[in-house]
Amino acid sequence: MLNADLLARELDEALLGRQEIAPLTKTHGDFDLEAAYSIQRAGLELRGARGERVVGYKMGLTSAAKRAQMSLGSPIYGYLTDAMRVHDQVPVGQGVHPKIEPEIAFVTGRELTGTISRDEALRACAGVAPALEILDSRFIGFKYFSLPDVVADDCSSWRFALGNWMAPCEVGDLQMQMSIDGRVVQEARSSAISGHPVDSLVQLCAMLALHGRSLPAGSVVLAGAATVAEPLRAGMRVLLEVESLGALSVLGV
Ligand code: OOG
Ligand code: MG
Repeated sequence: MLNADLLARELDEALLGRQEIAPLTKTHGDFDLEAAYSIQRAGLELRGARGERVVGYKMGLTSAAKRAQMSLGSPIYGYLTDAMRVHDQVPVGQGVHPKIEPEIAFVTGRELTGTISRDEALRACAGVAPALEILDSRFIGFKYFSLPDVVADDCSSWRFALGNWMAPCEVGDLQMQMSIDGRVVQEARSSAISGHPVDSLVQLCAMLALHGRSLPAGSVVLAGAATVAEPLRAGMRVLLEVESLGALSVLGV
């Protein structure tokens, strides 16, 4: 029987010690997605005990580009805590091999539960904003891991930055452009995210319902990256511009 607390502690020590570890399925044998979400949850409890507070969720692998980059098949979710939020600087030296990717974030205005339509999801949102997610896997080389490994590792989450919240609007087909030091490195339409970014919220609610949970009011939700992630190093200035939603920028320090 897999000990979720033990595996969660191994990941947590890797996070705190900036140590790369072998994928858990290599060292502990295969486990399924259900077990992976229990390890993720046990890891969250360790962070909660250090005073971190859940502020929302991230969806991952919601675009074909990301699924191809990671060679992994289906959408997954992880937690976002207050300690993961950065404003204009990302202390890359506190990570192992951080990468940055262009996203859209929502904040919910009321609780959402179970099977909902895209319209219901959008109506329940209090705001939408451009967002940058800064991933950092605890696994060696940030690669060659399975879906359960990634889920156990809170879906490679590490830091995130949000632009200014706007009133919810039509976000289904907006141009998104990420530049590093003035050069465009990634661009896509927002439809690359789940076909429509709001559908990431719909999928999140359905996945949470399988675990007997709902999405609380006031949750920040990252809808998933529209393009592949780019390595982030100290000194890099990253700018994300999203048509109609505005821009945000962070500096690797
Ligand atoms: C998994 C997390 C994927 C996204 O936006 O698709 C993700 C990974 O790439 O390691 O955050
Ligand atoms: Mg992401």
